Amino acid sequence: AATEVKSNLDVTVDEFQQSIVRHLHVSLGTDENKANSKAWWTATCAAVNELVFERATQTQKTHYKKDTRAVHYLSLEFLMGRLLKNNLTNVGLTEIAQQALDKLGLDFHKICEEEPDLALGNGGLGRLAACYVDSLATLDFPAIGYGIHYEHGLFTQAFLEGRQVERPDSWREYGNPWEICRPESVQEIPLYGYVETKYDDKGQIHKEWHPGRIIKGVPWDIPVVGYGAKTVNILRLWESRASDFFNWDVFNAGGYLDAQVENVQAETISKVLYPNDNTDAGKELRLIQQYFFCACSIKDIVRRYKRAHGDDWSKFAEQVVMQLNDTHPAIAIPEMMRILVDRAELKWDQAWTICQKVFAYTNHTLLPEALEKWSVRLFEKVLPRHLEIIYEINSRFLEDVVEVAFPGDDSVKRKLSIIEEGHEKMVRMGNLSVIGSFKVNGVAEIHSKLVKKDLFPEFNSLWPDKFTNVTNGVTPRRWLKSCNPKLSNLISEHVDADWPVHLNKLSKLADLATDSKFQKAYMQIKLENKIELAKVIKELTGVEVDPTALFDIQIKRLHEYKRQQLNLIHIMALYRRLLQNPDYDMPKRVFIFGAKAAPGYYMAKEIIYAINKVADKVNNDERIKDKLKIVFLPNYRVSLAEKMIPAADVSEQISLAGKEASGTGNMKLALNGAVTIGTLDGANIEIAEEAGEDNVVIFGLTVDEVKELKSAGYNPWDYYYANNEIKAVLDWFDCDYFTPGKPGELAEIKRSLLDYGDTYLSLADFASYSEAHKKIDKLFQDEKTWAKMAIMNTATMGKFNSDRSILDYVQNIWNLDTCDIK
Ligand code: 26M
Repeated sequence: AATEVKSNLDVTVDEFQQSIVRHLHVSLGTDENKANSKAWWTATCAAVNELVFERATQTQKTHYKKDTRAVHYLSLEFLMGRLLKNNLTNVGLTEIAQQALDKLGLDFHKICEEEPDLALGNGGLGRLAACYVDSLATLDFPAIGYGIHYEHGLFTQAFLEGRQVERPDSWREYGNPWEICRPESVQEIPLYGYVETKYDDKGQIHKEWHPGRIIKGVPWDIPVVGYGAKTVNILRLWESRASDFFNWDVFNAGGYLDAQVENVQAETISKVLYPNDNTDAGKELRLIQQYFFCACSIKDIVRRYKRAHGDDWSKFAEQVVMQLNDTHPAIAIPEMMRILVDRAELKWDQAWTICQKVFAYTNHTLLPEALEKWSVRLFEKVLPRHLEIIYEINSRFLEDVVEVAFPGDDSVKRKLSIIEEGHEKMVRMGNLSVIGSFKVNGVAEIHSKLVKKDLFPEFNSLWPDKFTNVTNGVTPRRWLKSCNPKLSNLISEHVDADWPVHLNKLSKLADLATDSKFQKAYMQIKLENKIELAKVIKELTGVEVDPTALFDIQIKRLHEYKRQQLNLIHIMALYRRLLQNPDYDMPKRVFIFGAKAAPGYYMAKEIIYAINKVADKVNNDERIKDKLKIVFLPNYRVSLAEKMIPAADVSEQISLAGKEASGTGNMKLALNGAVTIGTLDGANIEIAEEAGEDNVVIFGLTVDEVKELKSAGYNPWDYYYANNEIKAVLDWFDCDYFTPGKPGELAEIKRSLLDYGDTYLSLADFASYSEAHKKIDKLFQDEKTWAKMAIMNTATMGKFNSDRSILDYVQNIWNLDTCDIK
């Protein structure tokens, strides 16, 4: 078909249909009569895999033969979502599969709905990793993603009387068709124990770590199919198991049950993803997770290198680059030193030179509570040898680098030291990452500036060339082509069919932005997408919404800095205006939320509850005649995002300036024709630059103004007393208007905005936000203007293709060559 990618996988509908049926029989042991939807889904995946695995093997073989330099993307999170539809898109077989299932009397979309999300991530950072492995494969770069094979991904969310409850996510309870176990590549990982200092006959010092425990790391591979299916890279996820070898003694001593207890502890390591987002958990198990997967990955990398180069380490840094997805895998740096110094017996300087050429670090946040620190005491217990190595890295750095650049300046030394002195000594993973890496990047222009200016100013003056920017991107294959097929088909009627890999080609649509025929077609598709979402809303919440209303969407993790509470108080203000004046001029509006709160984040959960309670009241208030609806869709995740994003009219990107490193949902929404209402934060700034001022609505304080206001002494009460609407809305939280019979149940929201100081300046930005919404209302009521804005957003988002981000990484950091796979 014309709109599909041309891939090298030629299969007819009949062949694909036969393959599905064959797998139903030989892989699943069932037949057409007994099979349920889940079985058909599994068989369809198997039919796809038959094509994909071959390419994966071919890719690995070619990379090995050509001995290519490769990037190793180390990340605690890969938020992959569903893979069937995406893999079909990328191998160009969506229409073939659709027809094959059709002939079997099955509905393609229903079969796709059987797939559980691969939710091995929390939010932006994990989803970015998933987009990047997609782009790396699409662009034919040798790359491997390394992470943890969590048994339970991010919890699923339900609402119980408006409050979030968490349930475990079991994505592979009955097996998952995309993964292959690789027992031949198992690794053994040491933990705990003590370090012995030895001297050889030449008086040379040697450190020997006697671990207290050995854990087995079992790799599972998931194929990552590039668009066009030339390169199929792999995502390698490590599962922890008890080491049989280590437990022998215990067994023989008759301690069968004790051994089982140790097994449970070992298997706990990869049991569950920590559900924090932008806060540090500081838990021992988390440190062990980090070390476990870094150590497994480095052993894997070293094994592969040695197969080609033996014991000659001189080419290692030419062949290997490891990208650290935030500081979470920073323990890889001292682990690499340990392998080189203790195991390969390289001299320290030689080892350090290699290390500093191999690692690069991406920073994803400036929030102080998210900057990782581990207590020295914990380190000493879990990773005693690594603590020694960190001390050595630190003292050499302080003497050879800091003392030379800032002679005698103890205060600079205190700031740059990896060790934070205090009543409890801490290891600062950010400082370790900067010192051990050859490049450090932020994820949007403004964020990278702040990384240099506010987070690491002294490091930046030591090594100005180390710091750089790579603005985030998203894969247009999943986030346009596959999730919004109707708009994709319309685009393909007007733009070269290869726009999914050359997203800048969308700029051609700008010529059509005022063409009334195109506007009609474009807005008709938006309406159809909204009708689809309205059905989902009805199914999930029971609320009926009018698809012709303005759909205003805020989807992201629930965090105070992202300011869902600002959205809420503004909605309450609208409600109040409607109550006071039933003729208040505004288009029908539906406010839609999707967000999970970290289970231990009290205020985030209160905000969810407040939104649900206000929604209950407003949605059932006949006085406002359906002019305002509020829905909070439960269990926001990648597959739900794929249904929401194509239906958005307005995209809420309202973080306090300086707090959102980049954002990536902002890009996905704009690409699908949503108009951004946003602050000058993260990638919003670059989105506004690309789309043009007329096609976004910007409001609120700038980064500089935030700093000014904070240093002048921000007092939220000033805004409360000066603005009647703010006062009235906040006072509403004190009574039982939204929580009948339970007055004050929502009062924590008011307290956080007044008594606790309104950390993220919601009240300071309220008036400006309210004006911005009035502007949106006017623009939306003018259909032609709105259509033009929506189209211009799609037309100008080419920059935010993750392929562009990857090419930036390749040129500025990784220095890779593409590798053609036959
Ligand atoms: C930390 C400690 C223990 C457990 C979990 C964590 C942790 C997990 C995820 C901390 C932070 C995590 O993610 C942060 C994140 O998602 N940052 C976002 O990264 C995106 C991609 O660069 C940006 O677009 C977002 O602005 C940024 O908030």
